[in-house]
Amino acid sequence: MNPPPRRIAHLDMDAFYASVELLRYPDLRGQPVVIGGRRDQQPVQLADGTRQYSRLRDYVGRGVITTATYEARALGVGSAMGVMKAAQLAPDAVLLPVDFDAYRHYSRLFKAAVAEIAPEIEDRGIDEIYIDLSHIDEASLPLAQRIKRAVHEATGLSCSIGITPNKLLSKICSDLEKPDGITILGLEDVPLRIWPLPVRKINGIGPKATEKLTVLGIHTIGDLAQADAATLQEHFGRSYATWLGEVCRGIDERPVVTSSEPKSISRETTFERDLHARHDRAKLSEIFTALCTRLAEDLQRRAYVSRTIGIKLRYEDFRSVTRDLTLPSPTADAATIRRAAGECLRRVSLEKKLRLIGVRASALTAAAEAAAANESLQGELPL
Ligand code: DCP
Ligand code: MG
Repeated sequence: MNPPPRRIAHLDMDAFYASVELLRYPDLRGQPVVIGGRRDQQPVQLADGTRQYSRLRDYVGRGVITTATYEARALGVGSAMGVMKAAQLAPDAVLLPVDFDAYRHYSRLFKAAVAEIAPEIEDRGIDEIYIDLSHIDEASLPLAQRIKRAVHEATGLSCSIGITPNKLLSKICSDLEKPDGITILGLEDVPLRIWPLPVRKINGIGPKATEKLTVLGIHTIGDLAQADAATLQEHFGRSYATWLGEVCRGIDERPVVTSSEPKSISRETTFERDLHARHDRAKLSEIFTALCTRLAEDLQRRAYVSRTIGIKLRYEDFRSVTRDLTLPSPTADAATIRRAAGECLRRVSLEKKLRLIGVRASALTAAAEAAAANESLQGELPL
């Protein structure tokens, strides 16, 4: 039996940071808005309930724009542009400060919504993912619509999706009909749809390569497909030239790399000066407890519990030791982790000074799974 033909999606959120901000300031919908301010650009709530926003023309500083609404882009403003430069193009545009916590929150939400439908996801950053759809038995268009609907229901945000036989083409396609777009192509569409595009649309042809290609008279991906292989090799070297020859024909065999579950989560710190277990006892103890607390927070945030708590020490002579302890039941509790780590500490020599100390949680299970297992176990107990 042959494996099914590959069907890969690339999903990219539309004007991501700006769209998240519009969720909390819906009165700004339809207006040019750029994200890139500092805290002093926070909108001010007026007594009559309306909000007063900072405008680009009032900005002084060296800040850079992270992104802009499509209305602002129409005025020539966009990512990576200096805010003061943008102010010349769009003085009346609203300027909002960045809030990475909010963007990370919505990033997790949209990825979780997609995973409910299509779990084979490669995480490519805060607002984009690849999805392997090869094993899903549904036509591309309704599937893309269903994914977009799920993202919208989970976040209130729109995204754009490209679906093609590989990552290279899907990445290009998700951008073709932004915002709120769906673009579905096969390899047979490459000459018509991909060849007219400028070479820089290929992920991996950066500004330098684009410039070199321009000098050679190669502007579009179609030009690249017509280009003489020997000439390309002469200018770009064998391996990059071979790659150029493939990508311009839409060839890309890279797999979708789904993120694997972590085996362990750890926290460690190297001291500013070496510390001694007895003489610097209070300081060490404080650092150790703080590490355990942070580790517990890491576990809780990622929704894991751990059954094995370990420590790592590095002495002043750079020798390292580790010890671990398996608990009767998994935990993400800071005090429990601190106690277990303390037990481990009792089993190592503390004569020499220490350079580094670390705490590790392994034998991880998803917190929900552990809770369910615990519940079913209790169900079996003759209470
Ligand atoms: N970003 C940034 N600095 C850049 C580019 C992007 O901080 N130079 C941030 C802000 C964007 C987010 O990353 O919202 C995602 O980047 P995209 O390139 O996907 O841009 P957008 O999602 O904003 O817009 P688009 O609809 O074109 O995808
Ligand atoms: Mg985006």
